[in-house]
Amino acid sequence: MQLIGMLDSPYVRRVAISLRLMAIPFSHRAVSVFRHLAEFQAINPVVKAPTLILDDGSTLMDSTLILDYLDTLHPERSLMPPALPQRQRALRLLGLALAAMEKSVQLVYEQRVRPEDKRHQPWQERVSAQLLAAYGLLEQELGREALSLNSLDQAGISIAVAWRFSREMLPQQLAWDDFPLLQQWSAQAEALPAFLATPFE
Ligand SMILES: N[C@@H](CCC(=O)N[C@@H](CS)C(=O)NCC(=O)O)C(=O)O
Repeated sequence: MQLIGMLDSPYVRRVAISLRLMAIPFSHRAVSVFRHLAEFQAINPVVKAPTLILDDGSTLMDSTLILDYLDTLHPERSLMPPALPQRQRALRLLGLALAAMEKSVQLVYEQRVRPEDKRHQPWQERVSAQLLAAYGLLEQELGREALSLNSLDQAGISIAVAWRFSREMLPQQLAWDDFPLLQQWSAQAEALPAFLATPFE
Protein backbone atom coordinates (compact mmCIF):
# COMPACT_ATOMS: atom_id res chain seq x y z
CA MET A 1 0.00 0.00 0.00
CA GLN A 2 1.37 3.43 -0.93
CA LEU A 3 0.28 6.71 0.57
CA ILE A 4 0.72 9.66 -1.78
CA GLY A 5 0.91 13.26 -0.58
CA MET A 6 2.90 15.67 1.52
CA LEU A 7 2.86 15.53 5.32
CA ASP A 8 2.14 19.25 5.44
CA SER A 9 -1.37 18.25 4.36
CA PRO A 10 -3.46 17.56 7.46
CA TYR A 11 -5.47 14.98 5.52
CA VAL A 12 -2.36 13.07 4.46
CA ARG A 13 -0.85 13.32 7.92
CA ARG A 14 -3.91 11.98 9.73
CA VAL A 15 -4.00 8.97 7.41
CA ALA A 16 -0.25 8.34 7.83
CA ILE A 17 -0.49 8.55 11.64
CA SER A 18 -3.54 6.27 11.60
CA LEU A 19 -1.71 3.71 9.43
CA ARG A 20 1.11 3.66 11.98
CA LEU A 21 -1.23 3.38 14.96
CA MET A 22 -3.11 0.58 13.22
CA ALA A 23 0.21 -1.17 12.48
CA ILE A 24 -0.57 -1.39 8.76
CA PRO A 25 2.59 -1.47 6.63
CA PHE A 26 2.76 1.22 3.94
CA SER A 27 5.23 3.24 1.98
CA HIS A 28 4.96 6.97 1.63
CA ARG A 29 5.67 9.10 -1.44
CA ALA A 30 5.91 12.81 -0.71
CA VAL A 31 4.37 14.03 -3.98
CA SER A 32 3.06 17.60 -3.88
CA VAL A 33 -0.24 18.58 -5.53
CA PHE A 34 1.42 21.85 -6.55
CA ARG A 35 5.16 21.32 -7.03
CA HIS A 36 4.88 17.84 -8.61
CA LEU A 37 1.62 18.29 -10.49
CA ALA A 38 2.47 16.10 -13.50
CA GLU A 39 3.73 13.27 -11.26
CA PHE A 40 0.57 13.50 -9.14
CA GLN A 41 -1.68 13.55 -12.21
CA ALA A 42 0.00 10.37 -13.44
CA ILE A 43 -0.97 8.68 -10.16
CA ASN A 44 -4.38 10.28 -9.74
CA PRO A 45 -5.66 12.58 -12.50
CA VAL A 46 -7.99 14.25 -9.97
CA VAL A 47 -4.92 15.39 -7.97
CA LYS A 48 -6.25 14.91 -4.44
CA ALA A 49 -3.98 14.29 -1.47
CA PRO A 50 -4.11 11.86 0.17
CA THR A 51 -4.31 9.21 -2.52
CA LEU A 52 -3.83 5.61 -1.43
CA ILE A 53 -2.56 3.10 -4.01
CA LEU A 54 -3.74 -0.35 -3.04
CA ASP A 55 -1.81 -3.55 -3.64
CA ASP A 56 -4.07 -4.40 -6.63
CA GLY A 57 -3.11 -1.04 -8.21
CA SER A 58 -6.42 0.71 -7.67
CA THR A 59 -6.45 4.10 -5.99
CA LEU A 60 -8.59 5.61 -3.26
CA MET A 61 -8.85 9.26 -2.30
CA ASP A 62 -10.35 11.35 0.51
CA SER A 63 -8.93 10.76 3.98
CA THR A 64 -12.25 9.76 5.54
CA LEU A 65 -12.93 7.20 2.80
CA ILE A 66 -9.38 5.87 3.05
CA LEU A 67 -9.79 5.47 6.82
CA ASP A 68 -13.10 3.72 6.20
CA TYR A 69 -11.27 1.26 3.93
CA LEU A 70 -8.58 0.67 6.56
CA ASP A 71 -11.27 0.02 9.17
CA THR A 72 -12.86 -2.52 6.85
CA LEU A 73 -9.50 -4.24 6.35
CA HIS A 74 -8.78 -4.38 10.08
CA PRO A 75 -11.96 -3.72 12.05
CA GLU A 76 -10.30 -4.87 15.24
CA ARG A 77 -7.74 -2.05 14.89
CA SER A 78 -10.25 0.70 14.12
CA LEU A 79 -9.51 4.06 15.70
CA MET A 80 -13.21 4.91 15.96
CA PRO A 81 -15.08 4.00 19.16
CA PRO A 82 -17.46 1.19 18.19
CA ALA A 83 -20.51 2.21 20.18
CA LEU A 84 -22.50 5.12 21.53
CA PRO A 85 -22.07 7.38 23.41
CA GLN A 86 -18.30 7.50 22.71
CA ARG A 87 -18.83 7.21 18.95
CA GLN A 88 -21.28 10.13 18.93
CA ARG A 89 -18.73 12.31 20.70
CA ALA A 90 -15.93 11.19 18.38
CA LEU A 91 -18.07 12.03 15.34
CA ARG A 92 -18.89 15.46 16.76
CA LEU A 93 -15.22 16.22 17.47
CA LEU A 94 -14.13 14.81 14.14
CA GLY A 95 -16.60 17.01 12.27
CA LEU A 96 -15.17 20.07 14.00
CA ALA A 97 -11.57 18.99 13.35
CA LEU A 98 -12.29 18.34 9.67
CA ALA A 99 -13.98 21.73 9.38
CA ALA A 100 -10.92 23.37 10.99
CA MET A 101 -8.70 21.60 8.44
CA GLU A 102 -10.90 22.61 5.52
CA LYS A 103 -11.16 26.26 6.56
CA SER A 104 -7.42 26.43 7.22
CA VAL A 105 -6.65 24.95 3.80
CA GLN A 106 -9.02 27.46 2.18
CA LEU A 107 -7.24 30.34 3.90
CA VAL A 108 -3.83 28.99 2.90
CA TYR A 109 -4.96 28.81 -0.72
CA GLU A 110 -6.36 32.34 -0.48
CA GLN A 111 -3.11 33.67 0.92
CA ARG A 112 -0.57 31.64 -1.03
CA VAL A 113 -2.20 30.60 -4.29
CA ARG A 114 -4.64 33.35 -5.23
CA PRO A 115 -3.02 36.57 -6.50
CA GLU A 116 -3.46 39.44 -4.06
CA ASP A 117 -5.56 41.55 -6.45
CA LYS A 118 -8.02 38.67 -6.92
CA ARG A 119 -8.72 38.15 -3.21
CA HIS A 120 -12.24 38.74 -1.93
CA GLN A 121 -12.16 40.15 1.60
CA PRO A 122 -15.72 39.13 2.61
CA TRP A 123 -14.93 35.54 1.67
CA GLN A 124 -11.75 35.54 3.75
CA GLU A 125 -13.66 37.00 6.69
CA ARG A 126 -16.35 34.36 6.39
CA VAL A 127 -13.82 31.52 6.31
CA SER A 128 -11.85 33.05 9.21
CA ALA A 129 -15.03 33.21 11.31
CA GLN A 130 -15.77 29.57 10.48
CA LEU A 131 -12.26 28.57 11.53
CA LEU A 132 -12.58 30.50 14.78
CA ALA A 133 -15.96 28.85 15.45
CA ALA A 134 -14.56 25.37 14.85
CA TYR A 135 -11.64 25.86 17.25
CA GLY A 136 -13.85 27.68 19.77
CA LEU A 137 -16.26 24.74 19.86
CA LEU A 138 -13.42 22.23 20.08
CA GLU A 139 -11.95 24.12 23.03
CA GLN A 140 -15.37 24.02 24.72
CA GLU A 141 -15.72 20.29 24.05
CA LEU A 142 -12.31 19.58 25.56
CA GLY A 143 -13.32 21.65 28.60
CA ARG A 144 -16.49 19.58 28.95
CA GLU A 145 -14.61 16.28 28.73
CA ALA A 146 -10.83 16.01 28.43
CA LEU A 147 -9.18 13.90 25.76
CA SER A 148 -6.92 11.14 26.99
CA LEU A 149 -3.97 9.42 25.38
CA ASN A 150 -5.25 6.22 26.99
CA SER A 151 -8.24 6.27 24.66
CA LEU A 152 -6.66 7.92 21.63
CA ASP A 153 -9.06 7.74 18.72
CA GLN A 154 -9.51 9.26 15.27
CA ALA A 155 -11.01 12.42 16.77
CA GLY A 156 -8.03 12.97 19.06
CA ILE A 157 -5.61 12.34 16.19
CA SER A 158 -7.39 14.67 13.80
CA ILE A 159 -7.77 17.48 16.34
CA ALA A 160 -4.02 17.44 16.99
CA VAL A 161 -3.21 17.26 13.28
CA ALA A 162 -5.60 20.12 12.42
CA TRP A 163 -4.19 22.29 15.20
CA ARG A 164 -0.58 21.77 14.13
CA PHE A 165 -1.43 22.53 10.50
CA SER A 166 -3.31 25.75 11.34
CA ARG A 167 -0.59 27.00 13.68
CA GLU A 168 2.21 26.29 11.25
CA MET A 169 0.52 27.61 8.14
CA LEU A 170 -1.51 30.48 9.57
CA PRO A 171 0.56 31.82 12.49
CA GLN A 172 -1.15 35.22 12.43
CA GLN A 173 -4.69 33.99 11.86
CA LEU A 174 -6.01 33.51 15.41
CA ALA A 175 -4.96 34.33 18.98
CA TRP A 176 -3.74 30.77 19.47
CA ASP A 177 -3.13 31.28 23.21
CA ASP A 178 -6.91 31.58 23.63
CA PHE A 179 -7.10 27.80 23.18
CA PRO A 180 -5.04 26.35 26.06
CA LEU A 181 -6.73 22.94 26.07
CA LEU A 182 -6.12 22.44 22.35
CA GLN A 183 -2.55 23.60 22.83
CA GLN A 184 -2.06 21.10 25.64
CA TRP A 185 -3.61 18.24 23.66
CA SER A 186 -1.44 19.05 20.66
CA ALA A 187 1.72 18.94 22.79
CA GLN A 188 0.77 15.55 24.24
CA ALA A 189 -0.19 14.02 20.90
CA GLU A 190 2.83 15.38 19.01
CA ALA A 191 5.09 13.63 21.55
CA LEU A 192 3.68 10.19 20.67
CA PRO A 193 5.93 7.91 18.59
CA ALA A 194 3.38 7.72 15.73
CA PHE A 195 3.30 11.53 15.49
CA LEU A 196 7.07 11.89 15.82
CA ALA A 197 7.51 9.35 13.02
CA THR A 198 5.15 11.43 10.86
CA PRO A 199 6.56 14.94 11.13
CA PHE A 200 4.74 17.94 9.77
CA GLU A 201 6.97 18.95 6.86
N1 LIG B 1 -11.84 15.96 1.96
C1 LIG B 1 -10.53 15.63 1.46
C2 LIG B 1 -9.70 16.89 1.34
C3 LIG B 1 -8.34 16.61 0.75
C4 LIG B 1 -7.69 17.87 0.21
O1 LIG B 1 -8.35 18.87 -0.11
N2 LIG B 1 -6.37 17.82 0.07
C5 LIG B 1 -5.64 18.92 -0.50
C6 LIG B 1 -4.24 18.93 0.05
S1 LIG B 1 -4.27 19.48 1.74
C7 LIG B 1 -5.60 18.75 -1.99
O2 LIG B 1 -5.66 17.64 -2.50
N3 LIG B 1 -5.51 19.87 -2.70
C8 LIG B 1 -5.42 19.89 -4.11
C9 LIG B 1 -6.70 20.33 -4.74
O3 LIG B 1 -7.77 20.21 -4.09
O4 LIG B 1 -6.64 20.76 -5.88
C10 LIG B 1 -9.88 14.60 2.37
O5 LIG B 1 -10.36 14.41 3.50
O6 LIG B 1 -8.91 13.93 1.96
